[in-house]
Amino acid sequence: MRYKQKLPPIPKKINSQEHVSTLNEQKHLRNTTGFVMMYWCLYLNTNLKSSPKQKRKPRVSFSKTILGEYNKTAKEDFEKSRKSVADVQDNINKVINQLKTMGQKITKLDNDFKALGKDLRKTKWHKYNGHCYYYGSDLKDWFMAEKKCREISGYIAKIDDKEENTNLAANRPQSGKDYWIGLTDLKEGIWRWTYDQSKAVFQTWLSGYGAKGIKNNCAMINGIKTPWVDYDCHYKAFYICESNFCF
Ligand SMILES: [Ca+2]
Repeated sequence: MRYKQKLPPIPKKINSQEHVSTLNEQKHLRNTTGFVMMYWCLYLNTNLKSSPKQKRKPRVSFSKTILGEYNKTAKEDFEKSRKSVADVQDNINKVINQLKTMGQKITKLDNDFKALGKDLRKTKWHKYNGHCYYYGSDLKDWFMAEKKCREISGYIAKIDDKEENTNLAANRPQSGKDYWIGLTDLKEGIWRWTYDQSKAVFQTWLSGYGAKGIKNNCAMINGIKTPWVDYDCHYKAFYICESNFCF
């Protein structure tokens, strides 16, 4: 079975004059379009070249700037922190050195106390009326005698009454020798005990002593008798120390 093929419509027949007119219109349209396109391209090209390129900061550069500032601040903070840590370390080292020095001093002090304890135990103390007395057997001037008594945690003897004086004089290891006691008249004629700077109420002077003038300002128990004599403080004699408690 054959189908009848549908033929395309027959183009409208135009005459030669219309054909020429159509061709001219098409040609004019192409020219016009081409001119417009060319003008548009020239315009764009000219404007793009003549207009200054706006340097837009790329987002990457902005990020780099922010990151750089951040890094700079972080670095400064790090340096400050590092310096602070170094300062703290220095202070710790100073404290450690001070503690070491203090420890050494404590160790030395402890050893000194142990040595002093041994000396005190070896020292012969004479007990009387609740107090203890030490007779110094090395010859010293009054000032050194006073110092020696303090070094053994005592003081140069203060004698309050006749009985105490008699007892101390009677128990001297070196009988017949002079012994310094803690009595001076640095202000002439006013005798005071070194222990508490109190004025001496009880006084027992050998005849002719006790007012020997400005060159005799320190008192001692006389070598032969029990009363006292005032003498040159630089004279070297034995001495008596006293302590309010016994070791
Ligand atoms: Ca005097």
